[in-house]
Amino acid sequence: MKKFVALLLALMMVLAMGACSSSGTTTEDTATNDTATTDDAATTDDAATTDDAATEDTGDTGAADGELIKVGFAQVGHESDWRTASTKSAQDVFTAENGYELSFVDCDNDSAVQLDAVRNFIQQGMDYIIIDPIVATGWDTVLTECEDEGIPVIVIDRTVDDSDKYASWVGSNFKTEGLACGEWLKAYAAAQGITEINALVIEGSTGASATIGRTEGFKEIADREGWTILDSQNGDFTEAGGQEVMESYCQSYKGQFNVVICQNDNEAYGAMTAMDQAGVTYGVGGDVILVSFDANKAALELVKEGKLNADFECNPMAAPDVDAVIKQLEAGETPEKEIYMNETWFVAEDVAGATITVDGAEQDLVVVTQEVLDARPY
Ligand code: GYE
Repeated sequence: MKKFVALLLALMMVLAMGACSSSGTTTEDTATNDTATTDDAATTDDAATTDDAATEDTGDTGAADGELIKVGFAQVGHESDWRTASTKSAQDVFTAENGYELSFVDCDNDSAVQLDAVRNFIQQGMDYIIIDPIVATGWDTVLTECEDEGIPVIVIDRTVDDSDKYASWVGSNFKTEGLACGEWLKAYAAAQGITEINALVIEGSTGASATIGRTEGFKEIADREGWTILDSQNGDFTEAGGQEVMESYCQSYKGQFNVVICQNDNEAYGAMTAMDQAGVTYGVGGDVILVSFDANKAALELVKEGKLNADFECNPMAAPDVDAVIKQLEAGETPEKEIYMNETWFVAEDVAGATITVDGAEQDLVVVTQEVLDARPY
């Protein structure tokens, strides 16, 4: 906060001196140029826009709130419990007490709405824009517009794959999650004497980097091990989607599958309902090995009960890292371009060994106990 006050005071002094450019611009240049922008022309705009935004803040929010940093967050939607935790994380961090004014848009899984939300944030003179990209491509034009206006963009969770015009990305390695799922299944099947894997995959939303990475990672191990992936369809990261896909799988592949991979917990809940209705048993001692991603607390309860065999965590609490990135940018520092969240692989039973090797790195498997559950934040 002190830094923001200092910055604002410096800015006011510059304005008071009637020098609305050189020295003031230089200060702001440093704050943004090192990070989000690469060319000088954009940098000049950066300073002007940031100055404008700071000045407008005073008018918009009242003199006492003049120092608040305006942040626009274009969130994917509200499709899952993971998403709810991600939204809450942002709302808890970007508060007035913490020096922020948050504009939050739930894009309801619609890419066109998300692009509009970002453009509206530009219009509104946000100081920073946070995007959790619904899909991985189609971003370069609008990110160029942000850059031209000198508004640093911070991408969270899912990746942007066709542009590097953002200051920083905070999220998870989804391919590693998929690889971990495959390596665990290999160890688990070996320990259980299961020699044939016939898997059904319920994917997340099409075009999302989370879907792409988890699908690729698991397929890489399946191909290496000679497993059969009978089918892989989109369940849209929702409980209803998971149930619908699993209902059709239960009809089409009756008696043919022994593994179901759900790319998030909500899909797994839906798949459980469909399997219950079809008389298919799953989890520890069941006909089907059931695996999920996200590791929300409610799903970890099911791992503890043995209804889910394993759950690969995806950490939704990116906002504190984004806050740190913004503070670095405010201080004229260059944040890391990629910041990875810490994640844990959770299992129901201690049969596959204590660790797996994923991409050459040894990683722990954590058996879910009450103690583990009690320590979970979400
Ligand atoms: O796994 C799912 C959510 O992008 C990693 O999106 C995120 C995914 C998460 O809807 O539950």
